[in-house]
Amino acid sequence: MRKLFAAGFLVCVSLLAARAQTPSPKPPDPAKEKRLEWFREAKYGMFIHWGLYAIPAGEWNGRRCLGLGEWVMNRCQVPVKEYEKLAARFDPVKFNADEWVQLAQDAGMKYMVITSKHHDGFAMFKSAASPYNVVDATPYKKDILKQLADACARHGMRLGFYYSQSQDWHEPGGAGNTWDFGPDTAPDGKTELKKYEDYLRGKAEPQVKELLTNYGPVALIWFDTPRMMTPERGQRFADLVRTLQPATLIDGRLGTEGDYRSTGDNVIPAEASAEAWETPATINDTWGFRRDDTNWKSPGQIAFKLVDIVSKGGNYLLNVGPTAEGVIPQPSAEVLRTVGRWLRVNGEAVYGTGPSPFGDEFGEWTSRGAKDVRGQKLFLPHTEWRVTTRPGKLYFTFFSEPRAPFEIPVMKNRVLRAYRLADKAPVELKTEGGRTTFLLERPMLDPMATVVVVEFEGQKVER
Ligand code: H79
Repeated sequence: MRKLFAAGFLVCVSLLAARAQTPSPKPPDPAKEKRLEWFREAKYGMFIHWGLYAIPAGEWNGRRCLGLGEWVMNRCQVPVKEYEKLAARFDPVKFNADEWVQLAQDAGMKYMVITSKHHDGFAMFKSAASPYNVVDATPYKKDILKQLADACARHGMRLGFYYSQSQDWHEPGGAGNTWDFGPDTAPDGKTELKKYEDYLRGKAEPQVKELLTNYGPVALIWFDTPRMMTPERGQRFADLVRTLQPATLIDGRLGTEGDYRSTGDNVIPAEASAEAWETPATINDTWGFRRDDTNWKSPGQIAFKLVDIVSKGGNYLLNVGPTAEGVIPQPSAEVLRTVGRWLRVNGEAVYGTGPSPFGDEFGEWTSRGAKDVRGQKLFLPHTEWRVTTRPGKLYFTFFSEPRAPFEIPVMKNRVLRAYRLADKAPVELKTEGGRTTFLLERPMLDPMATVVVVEFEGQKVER
């Protein structure tokens, strides 16, 4: 036992030493922190994947193309000349920008991010850099982004644009279209075989410039899959953004450092972190609309993911995939509205809160060496409760009824009082041997998620 303790102590000392030697990698950047203020407050955003791919909706010539809806051109190896013809059929007569913004607001979402151009290369906005855009190439002829930007301005909603800077399957110089234009690089993985620079300078950079010039204030630009994006090339985009709109955030997938970290698609980290970050996630199993995907997550699942992410210091960018007609599928809209109703009562536990000062509640790493689907050490999540913070307050959100008196994790601060957030009903605290417990009335007030606010002495939890 003593030996074990000594070994543990040595490990701790050497870890501390290692940390002390590592120079702090990022000096504080006040301009960046200022840009991030609204983002850290917002917590919850609506991602919208909408483009020509909504028409085939996961099929090509009656054949199912497995995978993500917006990848249909790639998965079914549709030649540019064929795929392009979709533009002549794009006529979303039911699109109503105000309704989409209203839905985001009803859902309790504080920002929206829409695909301005996905990997298929089709621009959902008027562009002088390429005629392959919604105004010049479709019978619809109206600028989608302009309508959404105007609606967002009317409703006080922040709007960001997804832009696929690297992959562009429509252009011979863009990355990703191997079926029409061959591989991007030689087998060495380095030697570039396409006129990628011409594509960047001729289309991608001018279009990003258009996005930052023609639509008013842009909350953020969401770059993706930085193939062949060297730091120098990434910097050209960053410079464009900073020059045209210094307040615009850059996500974590540009290819050079952005303003915050983007996790992998649908990946929620196991632990909390202090830097700003965001999980982009699907509400079913696709981003772009697929007729065959009705695997909607439930409101309870969405509420858990939201509070889980917020309790780890992150933001949740939750996607919807509108149909070719311009309708956000009713089942997904209903899920969002249900979570929105919960947020109207319990939003104080979410918006602008800080992460958990504890962490044991997230779960535990398996001690058996098992690996997850990504080959990473397996994490066994616990899902009973999560906690968020404000100065002097802890918000415990329960997703299932605690079977025993709930023990507040050990902290030095004195606990003052507790109450349910939804109806302010007092919750009785019991302190014994330095541990404070409370009983949550059963059945829980809200079976989906019930929040108990615990007030404590001081501003910050001291452990
Ligand atoms: O926009 C959404 C995705 O289309 C995009 N990121 C989110 C936000 C994305 N681009 N690439 N990826 C995600 C990774 C691609 C994974 C896959 Fe596939 C696409 C798996 C199946 C289809 C590539 C093609 C790997 C296998 C086949």
